[in-house]
Amino acid sequence: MPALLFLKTLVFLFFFHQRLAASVNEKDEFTFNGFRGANLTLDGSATITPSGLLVLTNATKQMKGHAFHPSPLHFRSPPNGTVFSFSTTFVFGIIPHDVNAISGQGIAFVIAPTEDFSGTLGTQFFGLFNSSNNGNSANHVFAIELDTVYNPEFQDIDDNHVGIDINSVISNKSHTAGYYDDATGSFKNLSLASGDAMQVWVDYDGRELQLNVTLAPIPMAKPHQPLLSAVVDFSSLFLDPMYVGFSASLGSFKTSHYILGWSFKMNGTARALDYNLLPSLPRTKSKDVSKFLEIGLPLISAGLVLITAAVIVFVVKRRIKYAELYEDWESEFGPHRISYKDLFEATKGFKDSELLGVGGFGRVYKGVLPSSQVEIAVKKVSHESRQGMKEFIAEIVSMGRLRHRNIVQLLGYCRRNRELLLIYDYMPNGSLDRFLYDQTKPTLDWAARFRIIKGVASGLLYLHEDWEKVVLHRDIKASNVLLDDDLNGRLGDFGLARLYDHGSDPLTTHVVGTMGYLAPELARTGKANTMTDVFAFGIFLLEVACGRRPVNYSMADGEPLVLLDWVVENWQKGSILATADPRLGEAYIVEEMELVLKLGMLCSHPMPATRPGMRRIVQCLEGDTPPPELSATHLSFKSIALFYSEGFDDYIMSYPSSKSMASASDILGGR
Ligand SMILES: *[C@@H]1O[C@H](CO)[C@@H](O)[C@H](O)[C@H]1NC(C)=O
Ligand SMILES: *[C@@H]1O[C@H](CO)[C@@H](O)[C@H](O)[C@H]1NC(C)=O
Ligand SMILES: *[C@@H]1O[C@H](CO)[C@@H](O)[C@H](O)[C@H]1NC(C)=O
Ligand SMILES: *[C@@H]1O[C@H](CO)[C@@H](O)[C@H](O)[C@H]1NC(C)=O
Ligand SMILES: *[C@@H]1O[C@H](CO)[C@@H](O)[C@H](O)[C@H]1NC(C)=O
Ligand SMILES: *[C@@H]1O[C@H](CO)[C@@H](O)[C@H](O)[C@H]1NC(C)=O
Ligand SMILES: *[C@@H]1O[C@H](CO)[C@@H](O)[C@H](O)[C@H]1NC(C)=O
Ligand SMILES: *[C@H]1O[C@@H](CO)[C@H](O)[C@@H](O)[C@@H]1NC(C)=O
Repeated sequence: MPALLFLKTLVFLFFFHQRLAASVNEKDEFTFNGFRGANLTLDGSATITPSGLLVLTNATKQMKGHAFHPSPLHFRSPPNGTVFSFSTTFVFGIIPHDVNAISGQGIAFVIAPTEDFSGTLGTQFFGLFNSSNNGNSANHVFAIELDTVYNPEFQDIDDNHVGIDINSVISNKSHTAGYYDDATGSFKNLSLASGDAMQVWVDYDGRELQLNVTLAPIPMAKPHQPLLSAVVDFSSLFLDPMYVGFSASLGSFKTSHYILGWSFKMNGTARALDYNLLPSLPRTKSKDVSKFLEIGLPLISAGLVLITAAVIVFVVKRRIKYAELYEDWESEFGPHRISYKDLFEATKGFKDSELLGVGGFGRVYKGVLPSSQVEIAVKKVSHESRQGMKEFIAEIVSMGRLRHRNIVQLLGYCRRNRELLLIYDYMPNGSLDRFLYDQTKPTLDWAARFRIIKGVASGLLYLHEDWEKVVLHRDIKASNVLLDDDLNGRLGDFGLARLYDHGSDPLTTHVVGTMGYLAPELARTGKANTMTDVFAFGIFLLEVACGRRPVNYSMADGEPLVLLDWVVENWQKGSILATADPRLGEAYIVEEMELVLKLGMLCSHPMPATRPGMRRIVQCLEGDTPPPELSATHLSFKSIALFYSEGFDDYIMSYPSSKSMASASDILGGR
């Protein structure tokens, strides 16, 4: 036991002595694990950050900065004795701020007789020399340079090397930055300006005059084989005393030079730095940027390419989908133009569920304009030629200015390839013919029918006489009379027939309208006028009063029944009221019924001159004037029956205009 106690005491005394020795030789040994609160002599751009980083240069161009241990050290015993061994190690970081990660200039560990380097130059002189004293043996300056710039004038080997400098920036010995791997002995490159912290060891054996310089990334044990090893005799170089410290300089590339920790020991091995205590380097944007360039950018570019391609496909598809036809002359109609995209959205892509009906001119869809929530009816009219389109659009647009309570308001138009879209007010109750012929619909009572008749008459009068110019409807029939919320009749589709009225074949005239409503002279000459509208209006009157189509094919004997002829026959037999719609029963005013039937016969008179004008018709319907007398002889015509003998209803027909009404088959075979 006493032996053990003795041993313990010995060990204690040994360590106590060591501690004492360390404190005695305090000036010749120091360790900075970070520089917080450290007493260093700083100049130039050198500062210590609150976290304990020694900043030699920050990102300011053309700067130099120095940091020295405040008291000089004695490297040799006086006077002119041999130079002691010494050892130092430090951890540094070089962070370039240039976008191309070019850094400049570098850091040097310095042993010099003075701390005053105010007369020196930065950049390639490291803040240690100037052009006049570079290479001068009177400098007594020793340095280990960590050079990140290739200066051929100073015989630099590359832009990433470690060098031993004596009195000059021209290195006595240098090596590309890196280390020799302990296990394999192979050389591993290191990039000084990588932004990563690295450690340097400088060891000098005063007896062997051997100087070793070693570099390694951290954390890593010091490699056994130094990067640089040289025989250097400091005896003529080192004065007494000498300052130890660091110098750094910047060229034109913004770079931050940092020292994180530093340890020095005379006559021994510098104490190892405690990596855990070292401050951390600022996170480098440029490093992130370079990693980002390496990995992120290709990924992002690939993504961008894909996205761009997708967007282009989408845009092209969309452009095709919503493509419109637009010509210069249309600019004046701009306000009336509604975009196809809006119409497409309004009608849910022209879905069948939104289809209101299919008429002679095209399909009609219901829609709600996305911007205004206005309910609309969109009529899709296919058109092949552009001929006369300008005139037609002009007319359609001018019709958009028509304002009458018995006319369906045209809101605008849109043109696409082979397609014209006309946008109207939506009429919730649909067309009149459905009320007349659809058995599922409630029967319209006489008061409603008479009101509708008067309304349509007044609308047609407005078109013919009361507007700034004469507008022909060209296709009056029950299915073109639409009913609004209050079951008021409104004329729709006026003027549309004109679209087909521009035959390119001079031998062919297109007769437009609906069979059963066509005035005989229209079939002969192909010329529409107000009287041909009146003829169709007459047929419409009979249709509403009788509840029958102009031509009925459902008769038992197979002979089509022409409504007009049938009414005329009954009138001649004195049984005109027998033609009244049986669904009305007796529930009508006899005078009004007679008036409507008589007006119908008058308007549909084969002789245009006999037909009354619309103003007269309106006056009669309003009871202001009695209807003109009907003469029985005028109405002895059956020729129209021949005309209707083939089964057809809504369609557009054309026939060679050079021929007269030679035969029905000629006419019907036209196109
Ligand atoms: C760099 O250091 C200089 C001198 O200490 C100082 O004036 C400047 O503000 C610093 N710049 C940056 C970006 O830290
Ligand atoms: C720093 O060191 C110098 C030289 O040793 C000394 O004169 C000075 O008082 C020290 N300053 C502080 C703050 O310790
Ligand atoms: C010490 O060395 C210096 C220069 O090398 C010389 O000038 C000086 O005389 C020497 N002193 C002694 C005592 O040898
Ligand atoms: C060069 O540097 C030395 C030492 O710092 C100084 O004495 C000298 O004046 C400088 N020369 C010039 C031209 O700056
Ligand atoms: C190491 O650096 C040298 C000199 O710059 C170069 O020739 C060599 O290719 C580098 N090796 C590696 C593995 O990067
Ligand atoms: C320098 O390195 C060599 C070879 O690795 C080694 O033998 C020598 O002891 C080293 N000298 C010092 C002072 O570290
Ligand atoms: C260094 O060691 C030598 C002998 O090897 C001794 O004379 C000298 O005083 C020592 N110097 C220091 C600063 O410890
Ligand atoms: C480096 O060492 C000094 C002292 O040993 C010499 O005086 C220089 O000439 C030498 N310089 C080079 C480039 O080798």
